[in-house]
Amino acid sequence: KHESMYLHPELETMPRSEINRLQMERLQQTLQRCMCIPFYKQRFAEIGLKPEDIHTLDDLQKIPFTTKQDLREHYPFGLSAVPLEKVVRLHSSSGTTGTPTVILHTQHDLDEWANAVARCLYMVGLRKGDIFQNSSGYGMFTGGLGFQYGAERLGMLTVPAAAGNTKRQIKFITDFGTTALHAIPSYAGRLYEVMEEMGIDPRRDTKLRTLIIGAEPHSDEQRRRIEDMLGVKAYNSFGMSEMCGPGVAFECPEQNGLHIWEDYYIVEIVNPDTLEPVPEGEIGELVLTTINREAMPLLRYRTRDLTRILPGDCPCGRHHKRLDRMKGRSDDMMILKGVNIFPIQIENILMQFKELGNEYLITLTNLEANDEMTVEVELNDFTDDYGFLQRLTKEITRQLKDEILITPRVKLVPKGSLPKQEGKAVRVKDLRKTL
Ligand code: ADP
Ligand code: K
Ligand code: ZN
Repeated sequence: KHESMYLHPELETMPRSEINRLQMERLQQTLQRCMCIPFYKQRFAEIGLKPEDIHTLDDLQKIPFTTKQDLREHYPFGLSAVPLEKVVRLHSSSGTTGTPTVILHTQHDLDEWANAVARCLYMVGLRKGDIFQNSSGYGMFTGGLGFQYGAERLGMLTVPAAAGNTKRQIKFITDFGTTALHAIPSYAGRLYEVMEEMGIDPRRDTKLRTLIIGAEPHSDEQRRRIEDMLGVKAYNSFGMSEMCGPGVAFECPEQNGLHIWEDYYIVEIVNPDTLEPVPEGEIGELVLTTINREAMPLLRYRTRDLTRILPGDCPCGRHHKRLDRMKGRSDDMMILKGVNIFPIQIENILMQFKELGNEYLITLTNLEANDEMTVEVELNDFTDDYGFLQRLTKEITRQLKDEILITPRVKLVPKGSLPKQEGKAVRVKDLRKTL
């Protein structure tokens, strides 16, 4: 029997006219649901807009944008479209204890999320019988449970190895005969280094064939290097917790752009300054509307991710639009080891220490495929009490780690020694090279 290339053939190969029809239908349902959320109800009322005024996909532009700030202001349950007893899980975006956001899911939402992830994994050739290992953090990180449920839905033996302990990770790969691995791109390089140290040749000693890489920006060269090092095919995976997590957009075997599932999301690319749509094929900010979510629908959510829509049809037969590899972000969010960090989180911690001045500088480097963060901060008063400085450094490091989940190198420097800046302070120097 001929095995299909598609897990959901009727949805994946829908012609454009059918996609548009389905989007319009689901958008209408979504708008009805949004009217159960006081926030959206009021937003619409303020500009005299009614769900019935949205007749075509172009009418979407009449709807105001939703931002991360809106999510924060309605933390934790304020944007729920369903009673709380219908919510069965929540996730929180990574590393933000100061200003968290949560996303709520009904059982239907979780099912559809797992279906989306399963569709992605099937698309790159994974099947029941494959052994799928996930090196993503679990818990609040959506890359953990998101891939877990998607891979299980496909019927794969799924290994929740989680993040860290690289030697153990490699032992699982060799002992279990892992055929597919999900990892952030910088970690794939690290795995190879440690395999070399352990005398393991990934081609000879492992069954790895497929790598899923995502959660942080990377170049096509970096992907090719990962493929050569580990002897695998590596596919780019894009997602974010506000849009459930992984499964939003994913490369197909063509490895040329990420299909974004238009039965789940309506895609817009806007100029981040004017907020007007950019001409087709140009780079701008990705704006997404969920049209297949019950608990927490989001209308025109500003992702801050910069990308473009690739022109033309994909030879794989899927008509869902393809996003280009992410080009960066329109805000100051940093991504280290796949974890999102805002400079303000670091500033908030530093400012709690009365020994510290107002000037600080965050430098990002990546020696040997490992992202490193150095935080230099000025002391208020001169001291050569070495023990005091050591204790202070240790305490700052501990508190920063608590907040951003990554251990930075903290350097206390004398007052006036950090470069003075004209105008808007530059707080982050990103010296990372794409490998
Ligand atoms: P994730 O677990 O997918 O990283 P988060 O919500 O923690 O989810 O982070 C989402 C952000 O991570 C995105 O807005 C984007 O900036 C970045 N990101 C996710 N996947 C990719 C990718 N494939 N390429 C570049 N950046 C990505
Ligand atoms: K991320
Ligand atoms: Zn394709």
